[in-house]
Amino acid sequence: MSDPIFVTRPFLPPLADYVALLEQIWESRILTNGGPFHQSLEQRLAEYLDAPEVSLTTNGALALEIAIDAAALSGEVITTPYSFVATTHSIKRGNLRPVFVDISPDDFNIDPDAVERAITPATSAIVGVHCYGNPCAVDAIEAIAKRHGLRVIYDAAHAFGVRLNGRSVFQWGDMSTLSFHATKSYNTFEGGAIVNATAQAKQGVERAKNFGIASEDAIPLVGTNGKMSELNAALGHLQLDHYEEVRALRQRVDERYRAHLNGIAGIHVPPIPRGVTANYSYFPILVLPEFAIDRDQLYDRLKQAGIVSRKYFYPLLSNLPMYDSLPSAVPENLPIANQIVNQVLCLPIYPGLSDDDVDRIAEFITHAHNPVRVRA
Ligand code: T4K
Repeated sequence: MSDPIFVTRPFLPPLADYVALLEQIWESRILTNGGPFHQSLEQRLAEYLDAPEVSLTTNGALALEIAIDAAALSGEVITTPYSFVATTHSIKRGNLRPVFVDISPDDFNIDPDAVERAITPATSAIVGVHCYGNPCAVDAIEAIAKRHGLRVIYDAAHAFGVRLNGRSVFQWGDMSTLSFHATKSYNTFEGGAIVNATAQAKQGVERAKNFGIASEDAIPLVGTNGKMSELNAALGHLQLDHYEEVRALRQRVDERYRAHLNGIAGIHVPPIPRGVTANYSYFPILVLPEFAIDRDQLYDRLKQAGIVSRKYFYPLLSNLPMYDSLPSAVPENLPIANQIVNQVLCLPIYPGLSDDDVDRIAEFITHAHNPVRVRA
């Protein structure tokens, strides 16, 4: 039996290139605390991403926690229920109250009208997620935030290299956070970053990620340890050298799936929104009632055939036990998110996925649709 096809596999540069950088680290014995690879990667990423100021972090979850901490928020934070659990946990761990609003069915991101309706005198910020790399309604959110004096933080864990109408997504919001986890389109094994709008904001973040230390004699903040090591930063340099190659390989998979799956009754392949330069991180499809079997059955059958898809992002965060008693968590407040979370399936997509594998997955889905068994 052949190996299973996983939902993703990380890209890695040639090992010899990494070993050459490891030799430099062994030579210098600078392993962490803002060493040379860390400093130069922050610069390179700021240029590559067209991002004002970049602070590297240990991972994407800590990036969110540190960003929220550095923004000194209070009270309520409006956010999406449709994301990876780190998004809401970071709000909760910042001693803030998440307020869920529904998503738009077109891009799976917070609906700006719902955001505006949810604002109360206790609201201090909006934490949006550029889900699957689809940019949030950034202009509308910016206008709302300005009108109500709110901070905006984007969880951009999926949005490495994404642009909207030619402009980097990192040009919007007070801060954006990134994940460089093994499963992301750009990985440093584990890792992450915070994009800050100003150099002053970066200074606050740098302190927050280094225990709150300002100098040898001054520790004005209760910070954490969110620094990236030199081993991760060195890998980050090599990954950046290869990023456009990786993006092109992912795009090839994306386009091949679309050619097969568009037009199958009951399978909705969300188009890449207009004006978006995508990074092809995920390939979500929606399994609609017209399809012969439901999402969970398709997931199971794919798995039995050695194809490991994922139900990102099931369960809905508002339905988790630590959040489901919040007034905003009631399903009637979040009808679209509650519907989509039961229909979505993310298919395998990664640079080494062969044309044959994509064809096999798409054909499997096509054959799973037996019109004779259409449900009433
Ligand atoms: N915000 C958002 C919106 C996020 O999506 C995430 C993370 C975060 C914040 C937090 O960022 P980090 O703190 O993680 O940097 C994964 C990841 O662990 C998580 O990073 C990611 N989002 C989330 C969407 O997915 P799982 O449970 O899917 O991972 P796992 O281990 O099942 O991996 C999926 C497949 O990838 C495996 O079947 C095989 C392959 N794989 C995985 C790993 C870890 C490999 O081939 N090699 C590997 O090393 O959570």
